[in-house]
This record gives sequence, C-alpha cells and structure tokens, in this order.
Amino acid sequence: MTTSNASLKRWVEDVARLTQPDSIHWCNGSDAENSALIEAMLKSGDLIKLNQDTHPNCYLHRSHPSDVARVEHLTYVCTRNKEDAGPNNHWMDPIEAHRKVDNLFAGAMKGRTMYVIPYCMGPIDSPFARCGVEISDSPYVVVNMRMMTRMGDAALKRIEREDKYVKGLHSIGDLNPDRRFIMHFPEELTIKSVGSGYGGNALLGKKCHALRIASFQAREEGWLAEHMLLMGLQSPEGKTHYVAAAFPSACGKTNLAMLVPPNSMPGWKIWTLGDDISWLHVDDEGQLRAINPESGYFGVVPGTNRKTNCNAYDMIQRDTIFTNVAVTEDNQPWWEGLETGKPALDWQGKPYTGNGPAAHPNSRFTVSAKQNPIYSTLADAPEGVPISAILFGGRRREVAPLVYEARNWAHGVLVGAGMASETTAAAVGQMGVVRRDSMAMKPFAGYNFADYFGHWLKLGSGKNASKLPKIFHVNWFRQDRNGKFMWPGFGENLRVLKWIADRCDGRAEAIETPIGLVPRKQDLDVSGLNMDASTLETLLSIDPAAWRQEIDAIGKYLDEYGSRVPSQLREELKGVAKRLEAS
Ligand code: GTP
Ligand code: SPV
Ligand code: MN
Repeated sequence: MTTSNASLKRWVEDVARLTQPDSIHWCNGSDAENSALIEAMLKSGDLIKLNQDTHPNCYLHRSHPSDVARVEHLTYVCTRNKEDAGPNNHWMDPIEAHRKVDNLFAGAMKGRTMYVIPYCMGPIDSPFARCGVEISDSPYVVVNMRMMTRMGDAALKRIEREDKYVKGLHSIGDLNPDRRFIMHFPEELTIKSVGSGYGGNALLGKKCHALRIASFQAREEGWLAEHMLLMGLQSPEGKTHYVAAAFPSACGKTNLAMLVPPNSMPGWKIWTLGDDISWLHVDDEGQLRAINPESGYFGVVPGTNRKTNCNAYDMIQRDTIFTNVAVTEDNQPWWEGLETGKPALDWQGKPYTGNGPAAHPNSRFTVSAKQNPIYSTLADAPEGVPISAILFGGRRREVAPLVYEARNWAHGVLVGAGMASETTAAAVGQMGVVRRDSMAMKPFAGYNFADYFGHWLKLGSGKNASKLPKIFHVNWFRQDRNGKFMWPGFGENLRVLKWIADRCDGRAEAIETPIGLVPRKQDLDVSGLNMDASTLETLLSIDPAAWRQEIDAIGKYLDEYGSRVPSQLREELKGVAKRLEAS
C-alpha cells in the first residue's frame, strides 16, 4: 500500500532514507492488522498475555524502568523566535533542533518495521477535526493509536483530500534518557520524538498534536485546544448541561468524566464525551461548542475500583492494554486501590516484596471509548456540544475552596491563569510540589502563555461570543490537619456539579467574596455525607491572609511573562487584591 498524495509519499520516502527500516507498513486500522501486531508483540515480549478467562483480550506492556512518564525537561517548542515559545516552554532553535534529532533518527529503524499511521483527531466528518500522520517503529504505538484516534483508511482518505496534516516522526531509539527529545515545530506542523515509548511522549496524536501543535494552530485560527474533559450532566428533569473541565495531569479528569451518581441523587445521569482533551470554538450563534479529538482513554490505573469509578473499572475488564501494572499469582492485572487479589509480580516483573507500590504510580490503561457504558451518542457529532460551564481545578491541600464561580469571563481567565496544583507521577520529577499550572496547560501550551491568556480574553470579548459559559474553580483535594481528604470526592462531586448547573440556570444562590462567588452552606446538598458543619465551613471559606499571599504569588508569576501579559489580566488581578484589602 502507499498513497496518492505526492507530498506524503515524498515525506515517507525521505524518512525511510534517514531511518533505514527493514520494511514499511502502511496502517489501515483493520481488525486483522491489529491482531497480527498483537501476535507479533506477544512473540517479541513487547506484550504479555493477561489471564484471558477473567480479562479477555487484555495485555500487559512493561516499559523500560527509565521510561514511565512524560519528560517535561526534554520537551521543546521550537519556534523561530524564542519569545513565541515563552517562559512556559523549553526552546531550541528549529535548525539546531532538527539537526540534533535527525542525528538520532539516522539509521534508528535498522532491523525494524516502520509504521505509517494516518489518523484523524475528532469525528472523521467534522470540520473541527484535524488529521496527522505518525511514522513510528513501535508496534505498541500503532495498537494504542488505533484506540486513541480514528486511525487508518478513512483518515488517509481525508488527508489525501485536504493535503494538510501534522507530520509526526517517532522512534523508540535506544531508550537512553540522554538521547531522548520530544521536539515540536508548530510553524512547520511537525513533531519529532525520539528515545521514549511512553504514551505522552510517543502517541503523537495526543499531547504533541492535539494540545501543543493544535493550541498554536487554534490561536491562529481563533479556537481553543485545551487539557479538558468533556461531559454531559443530565438533571432528573431531563435537561442536559455540557461541561468542560481543565485539571492538571492525574488530578481527576477521567474520574469526573465517568462519574457515577451517588444513591442520594436519583435521576441524575452523566454522559462522557472525553476525559483529557477538548477542542472548543464559538459557533455562528455565539455559542461556545466543543469536540473531543480522541476516541479512547489513556487513563491512570491506580485508584480505579468499583467504588471510585465503576464505569472505568467495568470497561477495563476486556480489550484493554495495561502499561506497568502489577500481576497476581494467576496473571490478573493488579494495582494499588484494587480491593481484591494481591500482587505476585511488581510492574517490572519482579517478585513483589511488599516494599512500595507494586503497580507504577503512573501505570495506565488504554481502552476504546466505545467500551465506556456512558459514552455519549453526541461524541461523534461533527458540530460538537454547547458548553454551559468551564471548570478549572487543581490539587490543593489548602487555600483553594471546594468551589467558587468567577465574576465574568475576564475574571475567569485570571482564575485559570492563576491556577496552581501539586505535581503528580504523570511527569518525571518531584511529586506533591505546588506549582502554577495555568489552565492545566503548563506542559502542553505550544506557545507563550502571555499570548495564550490574551487569546482566551479575545475569544470571550469578540462580539460574536454572546453565549459564553460561566467559569468555575473546584478543588476536590483539600486536606485536614492529619492529611486526610476533607471532601469525599468521586461520585459525591456531583453535589458540586448540581450547584454549578443550578447557577447556570439562575436557580442557586451564592455569596460574593473577594475571589468570586461561593455557595452558602445551605446551597450545597451534603445530606447523608456525615460531614460536620465545621468541615463544610472550612471547605467553603476564603482565608483572606492566605489569599493575599496567593494573589501576590500570581502577580509575581505573571511578571515572569513581562510586558506581553495582557493589561486586562493585570487589571483583574488588581481588582481581586483591592477586594481582599477591603475585606
Ligand atoms: P491524566 O490522564 O494524567 O490527564 O489524569 P486525570 O486528570 O484524568 O486524572 P484521573 O481521573 O485519572 O485521577 C488521577 C488520580 O486521582 C487517581 O488515582 C484517582 O483515583 C484520583 N482522584 C480522581 N478524582 C478524585 C477525587 O474526587 N478525590 C480524590 N481524593 N481523588 C481523586
Ligand atoms: C497526562 O499526563 O496529562 C496524560 C497522560 O493524560 S499522557 O498522555 O501520557 O500525557
Ligand atoms: Mn492528560
């Protein structure tokens, strides 16, 4: 197989000349192709068969122990001008970056098969979808991309027709972290990733294309590419609000997107559209709408069980690829937070000794969205769904209340820009350190954050954007003095979503505070939670001294971006500071 598209054909030939694979395989996305790849990986040891009686068509991949998460320190945005990448990104001159990685790609595929993977991000017939082609020497990448994107023949047809696509080149190289780079060339719609097989570094449709390259493109074209889940929230009366929520990596997107309503809230229904990425645009009526560019989930395994996330738990019992989980004596997948079984081998395949976690804290499942019992029928709608509310949220043991509402769009942009969260195992580095993570996009914005904030403000001030969603901030992760979570989280988060939906409908009360609108105690239904009044009070209270410090820190953070920061954002910040002084 090959292609009728001359530029694609030429690029594939150029890459083959550089990387020197033994053979070239054009992926069509068929079942037969997938089965053959899995068979080959079982033979090579890339995949291990899990217990097929309990977990039909489930496989385990053990990655190299030095290759288990995203590597932000090795991830670059290579724009011609350094300032366009901004202080939020590592930058390298594009000429130097190409030279550096092309050296590593030279001969990298010798003895291997080179896979050409055409894919579409978003419903195949959507004008808001965008295509790409990933060239990779990893069959693990192919089988993952098949679940995570619309991969194969249909995508190739669209690519040949449009003649515009993102070029992604990937090789696992020798997996030496010294020779690992994730390079983005947004001005050339090009990605080059070498030396890692881990999802976020190697499945180029996901973070590299759908966030870093797409956010850059979105700014030029007037839309948004965001690290947001996308869900429908249906009330017992049958009215559905669509909500998009940006939380940093491993901070609860998958869980919120698949929420199971608690028994105390009969009649509520949740529909998942996406669990990680949303592409948003303002339609002709001035309504913000969103599509999910992905078609599968690459989700955090630890903590997933019947009680926390029954939908996710059910869907990963079959047709799932597990990466870096432990296994039981009878070869079932096992991880921390699972209520049954015990680990025999840890994530590296060594006998488990009881020291530390048996599954890697960033172990992941890959599964098709079709297996989600609450997958929305509108996930394939070309025009996307109308957004009623945007949520920003972080993992903050203190300061940030359970929920508050921004005063208006511009204030909401400040709330997103000022977000902070504790770091997690999703990226290599220290865990639990509070850092600014604007709109949960710190690792993913493909251009200067100052310009990004300006783009958000502009999108909301356009005369066409007449039906903008309300913006909220949530925090499920407040801790008490003993380090215990004060809010039960998971299904119970619906209680907060209900208040948000009621605010959108103009039905719920709130009190003004210097940082925004907060529910009164009686506005939040906590019946049956066994929560004492003082805990609820703490969850909903604003500590002016702590917030003065917070606002100070946000000011200093914005200063790092210098004069490119929109003055409107600084005005919003001054507004909060002034209200805090007066309180
Ligand atoms: P990425 O895939 O990395 O972008 O992560 P994500 O935002 O989808 O995070 P996910 O939903 O997978 O949650 C990450 C971890 O947080 C898991 O271990 C969850 O069990 C835990 N978690 C999710 N929601 C809650 C919550 O409401 N409360 C508490 N305490 N923990 C939660
Ligand atoms: C994240 O880290 O935010 C993820 C996992 O969603 S990865 O795709 O690896 O980036
Ligand atoms: Mn993510």
